[in-house]
Order: sequence, then C-alpha cells, then structure tokens
Amino acid sequence: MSDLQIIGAPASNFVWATRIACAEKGVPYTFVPTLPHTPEVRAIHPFGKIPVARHGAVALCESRAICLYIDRAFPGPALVPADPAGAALVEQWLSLINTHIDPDTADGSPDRKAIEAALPDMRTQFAVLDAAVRATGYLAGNSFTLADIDLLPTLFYMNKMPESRAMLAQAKHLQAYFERHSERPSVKQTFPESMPERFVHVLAQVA
Ligand SMILES: N[C@@H](CCC(=O)N[C@@H](CS)C(=O)NCC(=O)O)C(=O)O
Repeated sequence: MSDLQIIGAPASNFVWATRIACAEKGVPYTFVPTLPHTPEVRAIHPFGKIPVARHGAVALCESRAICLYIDRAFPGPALVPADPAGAALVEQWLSLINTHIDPDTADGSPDRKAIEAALPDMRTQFAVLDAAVRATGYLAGNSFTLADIDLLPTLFYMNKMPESRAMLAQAKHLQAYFERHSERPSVKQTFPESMPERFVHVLAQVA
C-alpha cells in the first residue's frame, strides 16, 4: 500500500494532533503542507477543512477519524485501549474537548466578543481538566491516548493567550501535565513552525 499522506497546515492544532498520533506509533507519513479550502482538501473534506489524509484507496477528513485510522491501521503502541470502558473514556474526552474546549468559531476565525463571553466558562473547563489529569497524569485512564493527543495542541495555543495562560498556570495539575507531555518526542518532532493566523489575530487584539 502507498504511503500515508497527512494534508494540512502544520500550525493547525487539528493537523498537529494527527502528526503526533503518527509519531507516537512510529508511522511513516508524507506531510503535504496545504491550506484549507484548496482543491486537494475540498476533494476529501466536504467543507474544506484540514487535516485530510490519504492512504492508498482510503481518503479521510476530520482529525478524530484520521487519528483513529492511524491507531487501527498501523502497528505500534495503542492510542485507544482495547477494553470497552477504556475506549469509551477516550471517546468521552475527545467529545468533551471538541465540543467545549476548542475556541474556534463557525468559520474558523477568532471572535473577540465570543472569546470574552467564553472566559467564565473557560475557568470551569480548566478546573474540570485539572481534576481529570490529577490522578494518573493522563486524561483517560493510565496511558497516553488520543484524548491527550487532542488536548495538547489546544493547550499549547491556550498557553499563548494571556487570559487562558493565567488560568492554565493556576491549574497546577494541568500545567504539570502540559509541561511533561510537551517534552514527548512526538510533540517536539511535530512542533508547528508558526502560529495559526486566527491566534496571531487574537494576540494582536489582546496585546
Ligand atoms: N472538526 C475538524 C476541525 C478542523 C478545522 O477546523 N480545521 C481548521 C484549521 S485549524 C480549518 O480547516 N479551518 C478552515 C475553515 O474552518 O474554513 C477536525 O477535527 O478535523
């Protein structure tokens, strides 16, 4: 079968997650740097979002589906536990992160008003995440899973914004979790060279 291709912009937190998944499992892949809404992305994602991936006859969009495929299709350490309860716990956290934690707006652009309005909820979210990683140092169960892979790029970008950086610093267990896992070779090897445009835009507004 031909090489796995990960297609997207390196700075996207969603693209980054798929690359961390590959690195954790030792899966070789070709990275194709591509912006959203380009023809090669639109050919796979119905709404033109990144990442998308190809592997032989398999074409996939949505980071969660791509990460699941990487985990199931290749050898290497399991990123989702085999037992039903463990697997469901990973799925639970993926769902919570993607529905409550990512600060995107519908069109992917930063919405300052929405961010201001979200700040009180963000405090609760940080408290929830802090409590979740406290016992084992992982989000789901006692191993590094797709849930951690999904959260780390988001925490990285939250750590760049003053308000969320202050909240992260106060969430001691989450801060320690973030610092420890940021040192993983899979995270460091795939570190994005530049910030996504939407976060640069946010920083410019709050500076
Ligand atoms: N649910 C999607 C979200 C992907 C996403 O929002 N990607 C952003 C880049 S970080 C994008 O393509 N934005 C362009 C747009 O929303 O039109 C996933 O997990 O892959």
